Amino acid sequence: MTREECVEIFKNEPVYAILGEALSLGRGNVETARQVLAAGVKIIQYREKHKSWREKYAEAKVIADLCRAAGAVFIMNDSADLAIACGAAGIHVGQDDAPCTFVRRLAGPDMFIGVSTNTIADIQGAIRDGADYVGFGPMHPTESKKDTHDLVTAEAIGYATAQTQMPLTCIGGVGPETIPELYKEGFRSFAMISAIVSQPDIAAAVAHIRQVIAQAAHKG
Ligand code: TZP
Ligand code: MG
Repeated sequence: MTREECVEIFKNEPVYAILGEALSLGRGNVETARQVLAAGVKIIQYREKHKSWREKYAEAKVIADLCRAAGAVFIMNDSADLAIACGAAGIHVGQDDAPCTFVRRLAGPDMFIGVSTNTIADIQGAIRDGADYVGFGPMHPTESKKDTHDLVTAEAIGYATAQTQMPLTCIGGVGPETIPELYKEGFRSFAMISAIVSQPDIAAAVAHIRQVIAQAAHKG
């Protein structure tokens, strides 16, 4: 999948699902990916902090193939080398990972690169470094990541939602309860771990999220 195709999908798909087995109610990542794809989600990130490099490589290859077959964007978290080796369409890096410019040199012009941001300076840095999309948060407290930054400020929210040159997704405590407010603030893409992968019925959870987004859009 090309970088342009990823950008196109990002424009049309508000749901961004992040996999992590510790939060998946005992389901394996491959099984969770199958259910997320069956629910119609077109953007999946593999974010696995508790497995060996070998395990990650083995299962990420399988999930990358599943995503390709489903026409979904597959994004590898943290590691550019794993992303390249397993055939991911994209890489997502945080402020403490390899910089976007390094990832671009390593992975080439067709890799779709996302960068985690928390402040206005982070967003400006991501834009300057040629990121293809920005993840912005945490919007709300979350149990899913222990070492989160402070919650984003209202000023940074205003700055982030005013950026129109690249896709933006919000993260951290995002789910059906918080999406209406986030939508009002200007967000149109919602990255979620627990609201999707920690749900017993993933298809029902995704359908409900889509309904909440549609209602928020209807209210304008
Ligand atoms: N980055 C900032 S908050 C967060 C990450 C990976 C965790 C989001 O998890 P949840 O369950 O959607 O709040
Ligand atoms: Mg990281």
